[in-house]
Amino acid sequence: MGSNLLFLGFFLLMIVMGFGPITARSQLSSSFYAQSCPNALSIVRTQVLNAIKNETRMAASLLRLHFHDCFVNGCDGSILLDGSDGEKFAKPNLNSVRGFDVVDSIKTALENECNGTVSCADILAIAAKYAVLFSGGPSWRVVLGRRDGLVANQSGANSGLPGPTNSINTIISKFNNVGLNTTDVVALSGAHTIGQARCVQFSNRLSNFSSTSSVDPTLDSSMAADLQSLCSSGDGNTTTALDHNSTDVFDNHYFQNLLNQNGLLSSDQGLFSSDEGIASTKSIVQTYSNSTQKFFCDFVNSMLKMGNISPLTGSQGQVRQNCRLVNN
Ligand code: HEM
Ligand SMILES: *[C@@H]1O[C@H](CO)[C@@H](O)[C@H](O)[C@H]1NC(C)=O
Ligand SMILES: *[C@@H]1O[C@H](CO)[C@@H](O)[C@H](O)[C@H]1NC(C)=O
Ligand SMILES: *[C@@H]1O[C@H](CO)[C@@H](O)[C@H](O)[C@H]1NC(C)=O
Ligand SMILES: *[C@@H]1O[C@H](CO)[C@@H](O)[C@H](O)[C@H]1NC(C)=O
Ligand SMILES: *[C@@H]1O[C@H](CO)[C@@H](O)[C@H](O)[C@H]1NC(C)=O
Ligand SMILES: *[C@@H]1O[C@H](CO)[C@@H](O)[C@H](O)[C@H]1NC(C)=O
Ligand SMILES: *[C@@H]1O[C@H](CO)[C@@H](O)[C@H](O)[C@H]1NC(C)=O
Ligand SMILES: CC(=O)N[C@H]1CO[C@H](CO)[C@@H](O)[C@@H]1O
Repeated sequence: MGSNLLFLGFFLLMIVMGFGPITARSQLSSSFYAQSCPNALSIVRTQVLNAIKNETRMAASLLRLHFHDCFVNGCDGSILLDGSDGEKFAKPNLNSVRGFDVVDSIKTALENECNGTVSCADILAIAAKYAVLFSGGPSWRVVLGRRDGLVANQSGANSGLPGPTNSINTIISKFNNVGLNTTDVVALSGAHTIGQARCVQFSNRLSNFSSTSSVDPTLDSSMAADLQSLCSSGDGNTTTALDHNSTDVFDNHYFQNLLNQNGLLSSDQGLFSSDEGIASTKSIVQTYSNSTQKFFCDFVNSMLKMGNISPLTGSQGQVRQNCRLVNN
């Protein structure tokens, strides 16, 4: 009887610890490189710090790379692959995502320390962590052990990544497709507290908006005038801050902006102002606008969920030697 209970307890412990048959979770772990490359994190940290010292915006660019990697075939470094059929040429990425040279420098530094060990997908996860931390945002224990994919998926990038003029319901369903929910949509959109966007991404709001209103009525009129002036040259590549209040600081001003109709992208302001947003996301925006702590806590949780989208583990995929190319 006693030994039966002991056995049952042991069996339950195995399940809780993740060895049981009921779990299909991946085995990412914060100590993955503890033996094989103990300095991996500090090497990435140094490279990210140098890159941000050179150009503050690089923090935002690195954070976005991890997001655009994870949403397409999971977090497998597929966005880093060169080639005309690559994800780099998909509409949401072309002339838009950046930071590939920084990823190359990180990879070179890691190869010099422990070659063939740290995957490109993990580099993106670690770089995103330090990008947020060095911008004044929360810290978390990054989990590792992702391996690199063998293919890019340009059509997957075109269909899976959210766009700035997508409706809030479309954005929610794109997140749902990769296992993320409405809280994750709002928390992760808070990444737009840092970084820049180009005129092409929001100019639809500035003129000829609808049959009844030339400017998006959910855009503050003085901000609209500033943006019209900024974008008047017609160069769609002109950039401006996603959070004009504190451009380079990871804080909750993004959400406060939304309360004041100061969101830059339609997909930002819609979280607070659209009919769908009022039904599903508005109250979460209000909560984060009032509580940095709640935003940070949820952001970390959502980053861990996003970093866990369909990783390749064990002997799946490979560890690329060059993040731009599949090993020969
Ligand atoms: C919710 C749906 C989202 C949409 C529609 C969206 C769309 C965009 C767009 C259009 C830009 C500007 C790109 C350009 O100017 O070419 C941008 C920038 C950015 N996005 Fe998002 N995004 C979303 C979610 C996210 C998430 C989940 C993250 C990260 C967790 C993120 C991080 C960033 C960052 C940091 C930038 C600035 C990048 C830089 O300055 O280089 N975004 N996003
Ligand atoms: C520093 O940033 C500039 C852009 O501001 C970029 O052109 C340059 O390549 C960067 N230098 C290094 C060493 O990363
Ligand atoms: C690591 O470097 C050594 C010596 O340069 C080389 O022989 C080996 O093949 C490399 N291993 C991997 C996995 O790249
Ligand atoms: C590309 O992504 C789509 C959408 O997720 C998926 O159905 C398809 O299997 C992927 N293709 C490859 C080659 O990975
Ligand atoms: C989303 O998932 C998190 C767990 O990661 C949960 O705490 C939260 O309540 C969920 N949000 C919604 C709107 O279902
Ligand atoms: C505004 O939109 C209408 C119809 O959507 C179109 O006919 C017109 O050419 C547009 N005007 C400009 C300036 O883009
Ligand atoms: C942005 O710049 C790239 C090249 O640097 C160019 O090919 C593209 O047409 C420009 N996009 C817009 C919207 O002006
Ligand atoms: C923020 O919190 C205060 C007090 O807790 C409350 O009175 C206020 O309505 C909240 N604002 C928003 C936008 O939720
Ligand atoms: C909502 C918000 O964060 N507003 C701040 C924007 O920046 C000015 C200073 O530049 C602050 O005074 C506001 O409180």
